[in-house]
Amino acid sequence: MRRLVVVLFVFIFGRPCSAGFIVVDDFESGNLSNWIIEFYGEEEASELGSITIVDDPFNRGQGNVMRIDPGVAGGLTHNVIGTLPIPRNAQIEGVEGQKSTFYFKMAIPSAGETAGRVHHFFGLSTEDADSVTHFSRHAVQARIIEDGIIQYRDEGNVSDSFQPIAQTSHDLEVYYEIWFVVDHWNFQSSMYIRGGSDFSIQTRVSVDADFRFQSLENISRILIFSSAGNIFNGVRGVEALYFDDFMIDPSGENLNFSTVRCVEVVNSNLVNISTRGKVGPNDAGLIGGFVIDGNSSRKVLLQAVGMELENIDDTFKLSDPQFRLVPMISKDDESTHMIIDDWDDDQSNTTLVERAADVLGATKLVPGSGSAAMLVTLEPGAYTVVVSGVGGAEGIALLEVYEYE
Ligand SMILES: [Ca+2]
Ligand SMILES: [Ca+2]
Repeated sequence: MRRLVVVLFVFIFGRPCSAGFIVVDDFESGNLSNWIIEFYGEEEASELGSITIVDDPFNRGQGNVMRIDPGVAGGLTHNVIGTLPIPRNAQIEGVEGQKSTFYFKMAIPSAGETAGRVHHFFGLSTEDADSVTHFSRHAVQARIIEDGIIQYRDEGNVSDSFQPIAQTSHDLEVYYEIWFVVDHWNFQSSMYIRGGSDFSIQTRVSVDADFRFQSLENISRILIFSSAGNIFNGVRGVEALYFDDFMIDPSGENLNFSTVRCVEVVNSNLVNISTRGKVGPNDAGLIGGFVIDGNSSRKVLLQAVGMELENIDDTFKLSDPQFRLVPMISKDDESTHMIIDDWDDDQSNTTLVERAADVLGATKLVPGSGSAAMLVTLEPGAYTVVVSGVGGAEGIALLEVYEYE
């Protein structure tokens, strides 16, 4: 029986797990079964909109992403709406003095020479959003409308019109990061963007925008919708929009980058961990944790894979991964840490790694690739693996941990 030893957490980027974000959906499950997908103006659509999961079409290392396609309106009104119930531990409560943070990534495709024509809303809501007819009862929201440039808009009280908060020509096929810092007690949110050339640094684009729907009920829904035609203003969305990494920190303002992420995995029956993420310089590593339970030692295959990764442009890959294996029982004693660099430095290790990877179905490493791997016998206990780039290199790497025997 070869199975993964129990996984504690999958990866962190940059900072410890206390970064605080809870991943609500990163689409790596490959299904949308938690999402409620609905249509508005269905009878007027000449082509229905859709929400699907696709492999990141821009090869930015996002893995699976959500694609929301507005469809084609026959008349003026057709919307596709996706609502995701937020797990209880990530819901935003209305507590005096308490802020929370909603984070996600978003990319706009190119459409020939120009930016995709998009007309989308994204935000948060209470349970009322479960019904299409109540989709306007959202709390926190922004909107992008294409008319040559993209306008982000916020919204005040229901009687107010949308206010443009930022206007930009988006870089295409790039994931923008968006943070809403939410004050659910005062019904206000501030929005930050990072990405592309206009927002190369994290930029606050709205300050204390009022909620549209002011209720102290928990914010318990993520709400995304795309319009192929709006009866009120005639704006038509044409291109799809791509989303990934919906995360919430219910406990505070959290302007960390997504790459500061901490995923708790409770399923110990996984066949392997294949966790992929961006590795940055210094402590901005990709970190995996696992536990060997029971009383006997186990043989474990650890691999930090760079250039062998598929479906990512070479330029985004971590060219020379290494990893540090840290027994948590002696984490402060560096002499007990093991640092592994190139998997084929030592012929005996190379042979063992090749054989184990073959049996386990792990990524097959290529001689001279710079990837790091080792077959190691470990005593029971908790371990952390920190993947980094030799010489401070940055890029996407995959950490694999397998129990071998
Ligand atoms: Ca993803
Ligand atoms: Ca290496």
